[in-house]
Amino acid sequence: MQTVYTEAHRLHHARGELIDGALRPPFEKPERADLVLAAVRATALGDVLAPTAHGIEPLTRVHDERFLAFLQEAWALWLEEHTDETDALPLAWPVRRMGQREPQAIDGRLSYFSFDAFSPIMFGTAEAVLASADVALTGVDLLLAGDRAAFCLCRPPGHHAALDLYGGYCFVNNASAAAQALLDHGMVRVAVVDVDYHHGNGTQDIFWERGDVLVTNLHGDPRQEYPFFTGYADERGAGAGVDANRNYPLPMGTRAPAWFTALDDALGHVRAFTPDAVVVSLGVDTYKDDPISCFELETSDYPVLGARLADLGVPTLFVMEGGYAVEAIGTNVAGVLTGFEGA
Ligand code: Q9C
Ligand code: ZN
Repeated sequence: MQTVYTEAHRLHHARGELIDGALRPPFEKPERADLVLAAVRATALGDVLAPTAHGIEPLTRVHDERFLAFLQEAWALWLEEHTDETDALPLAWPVRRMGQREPQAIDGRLSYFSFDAFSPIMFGTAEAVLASADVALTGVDLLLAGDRAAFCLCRPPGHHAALDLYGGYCFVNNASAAAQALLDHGMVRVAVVDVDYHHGNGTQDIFWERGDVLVTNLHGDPRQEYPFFTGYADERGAGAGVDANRNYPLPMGTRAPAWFTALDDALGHVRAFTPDAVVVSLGVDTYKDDPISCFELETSDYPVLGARLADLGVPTLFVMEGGYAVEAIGTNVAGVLTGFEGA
């Protein structure tokens, strides 16, 4: 399979990440993509291509237009009221017992369009975010042209970004934009398999009332894990989307046997859905040594995941999400992809 990648991800490089009450060196950093690319190049996986520009239109299919416009202008607005010595961060949200009107001040608007304070915006964020979406949409083009699979080396990641909210290091939902683009080019049903350690709240949100996109999600139990307020098993979708959302919250310390049992259940739903394509939100923060996550998958488990996905026998788009154990991220991602190819 081919990989889609661009250096533009480097334009997004947080100065610091708000962690445990302090600004610390970020986990979500450019080195992550560099190491995944190096590992892909070290395998015989296939060519690495640059993305083609797809513009904003495919993103308006899954995001609110005001939200997309805000992401484009946020840094310039921040500079009108702040210096360029800090990244732009929200700090006060419209939660319970408050209204939901969009304010005018940049500080208020950052909060209005976000749900946490660890996704800083800086000078190059908007360009990197659009390039990351282009990576996913170029992968879609490869599938539409007949490739069996493609790897979209997206950075920043996307699965936490909802209709009009950014957070969790995510600004635009690359996997959702890809799934929608597949539908917009003639596919009838698309399934998302989100194996990132964290619940893909954004993807769930975007397709919540949709029956043409099955969203399945394995993740840390929201009672213990970020994003804390979504990811319960009883969240099954609404309207036309009832039963087209399946969550598998798993306890901290989950190891391969229990994780693969949940995966097999999810893949059973995917098979029953008879999708025309599968979009895999590929996070490898399920790894035992991930610094911010608490599952116990081993490097040898990732090729098994790839093989199980290949068994579906459906065109498959891999979209990079999380994974912060930099010493292993490349090996683990390449393991999934080569496991898929070898199956
Ligand atoms: N103690 C992705 O993997 N850290 N985003 C929460 C709470 C943020 C993860 C820390 C997790 C965001 C794409
Ligand atoms: Zn994650």
